[in-house]
Amino acid sequence: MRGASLGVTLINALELPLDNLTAHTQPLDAVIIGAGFTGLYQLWSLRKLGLRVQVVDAASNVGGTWYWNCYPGARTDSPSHIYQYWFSDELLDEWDWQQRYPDQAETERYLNYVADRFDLRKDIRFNTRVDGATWDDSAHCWTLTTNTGETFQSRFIVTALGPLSAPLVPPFKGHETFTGRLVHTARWPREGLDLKGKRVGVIGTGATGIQVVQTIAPEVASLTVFQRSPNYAVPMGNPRYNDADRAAMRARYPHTREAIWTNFVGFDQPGQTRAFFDVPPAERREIMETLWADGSLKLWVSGFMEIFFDPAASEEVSAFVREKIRARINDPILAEKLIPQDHGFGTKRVPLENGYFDAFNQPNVELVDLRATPIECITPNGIRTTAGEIALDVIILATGFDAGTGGLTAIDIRGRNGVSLREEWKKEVRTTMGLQIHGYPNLFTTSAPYAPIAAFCNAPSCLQHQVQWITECIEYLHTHGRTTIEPTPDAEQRWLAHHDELANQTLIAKTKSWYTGSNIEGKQNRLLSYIGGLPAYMAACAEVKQQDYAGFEVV
Ligand code: N01
Repeated sequence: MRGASLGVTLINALELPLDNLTAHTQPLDAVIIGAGFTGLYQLWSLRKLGLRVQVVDAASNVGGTWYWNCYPGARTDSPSHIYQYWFSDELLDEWDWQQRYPDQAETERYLNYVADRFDLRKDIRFNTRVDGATWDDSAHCWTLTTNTGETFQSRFIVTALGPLSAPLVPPFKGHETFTGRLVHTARWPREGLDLKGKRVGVIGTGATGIQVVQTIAPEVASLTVFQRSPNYAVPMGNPRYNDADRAAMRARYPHTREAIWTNFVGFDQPGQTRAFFDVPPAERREIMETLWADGSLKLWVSGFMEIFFDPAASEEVSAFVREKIRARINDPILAEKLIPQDHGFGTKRVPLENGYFDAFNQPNVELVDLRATPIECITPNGIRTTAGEIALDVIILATGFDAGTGGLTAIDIRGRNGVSLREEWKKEVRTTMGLQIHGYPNLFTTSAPYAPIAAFCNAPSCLQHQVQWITECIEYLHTHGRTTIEPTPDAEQRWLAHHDELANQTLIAKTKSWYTGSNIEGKQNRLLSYIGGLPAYMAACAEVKQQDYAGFEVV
């Protein structure tokens, strides 16, 4: 778990019972769905075991999230020194990060470099979407079908879909009548979209909407921001790095790669150790100022934990942030519309911003408060709210995702006895540690519900841990002559109960956002991500492994 090597031995490809396979299909040990951050590392890891692995991705290149989300201003909110792989010392030496918070293009370049550096592309099938996966209980393998008509048979599936890969397109009336250009940020045209001099409307003010607004405001003729819920955001400090910065960063790598695994959220900066109300008010203020001035997410992830469960502490920190936002906006009435009052700071994803609030001081930027004047419909000319029609050339949907579950339910996954995951999850979303699901043997999931994933963890930290756990599990099955693994219903229930017990103590579970599924009508309202912290999650995973996969049926 500590870096350059997984400590695995090279093993021969698993021997699938080929008599049950049809001639036209290709027997594989594992199919990985997705060629993003997780999928690339999973491919590298399983290949090291000597397995026959195929990655399948709907995109035309590697990158996953960083391929699809090429909208203006897309950028990470985790600093580059922790938004990277740890499996190769050579890679750490070779790759030069250019800035503290890499933009989409830099992150995509990094993933392309990794794909080339480790010769990963030869096992990736691009432009191919997995439509279905069906478990065959007699052959102990999965059959995957794709939109290209190709099928794969494989002992294992690892889904590397990312937590935020199924775009949410709200069903606005008249959507199809719009005569301008309508685009979702997560399906931004790869060839780009010229917005100069255009009348643009942006719906949504989450992390994505904030990045789009601050980036395009200077170049468009007019920008109308359709806001349903205002958002807190922390100003980003994003220095460019020179050789000396990179040398200092590299010198810290041995510390960093240890620190992220012991950090609650997979970052490398510890949080406050004293209880919020044990710290005198003036000192609390000083600490908040220092964290704020860092230009990072520290006020959220390295601040006081009480903001997640103590309403009084939450209110004090939220008031501090509201004051900061208020000071940025010239018009006091507009300022109040842009300041959240209905939830505490950090009870949903805190974005970093770089000129977002200042954009509203520009004469070409207008806010439409959808709580006061909701959208009635999209018209051929623009958007009609209850206050009238706004003419637009381009509508940008920054409306988010069907998080955690949407990528998986888009695939028709049929487990034992043909049971549909999509239908099961309409009743209740279940997983065991976000890694497997009872009834779906040999299906490994990453970024799935009830693991820390992106909501409460620096994504690369938790994803690399999941890949390592999955790899070691598959290696174990092989070395012990076993063919299937599946969590028991009891173990699954215990994990869910543990997850719920922790989640329900927090203010996060009481706040509407994609974290709880409440951004999707009819979706189960339950915290999607495990909130016990990355170290506790890793300890639980390690215990399962140490006890020969206790809680899992291994056959
Ligand atoms: O999506 P969101 P996002 N009518 O769900 C609004 C990651 N990310 O794409 O809050 C009108 O947060 C919705 O309003 P409301 C990060 O984890 C990372 O912005 O539901 N408005 C909200 O304002 C992030 O959390 C990075 O009332 C509607 C917005 O659309 C996650 O992705 C950058 C609506 C959706 O916000 C998702 O962020 C970007 C409707 N019918 C994203 N439906 C970085 O690392 C939805 N909205 C920097």
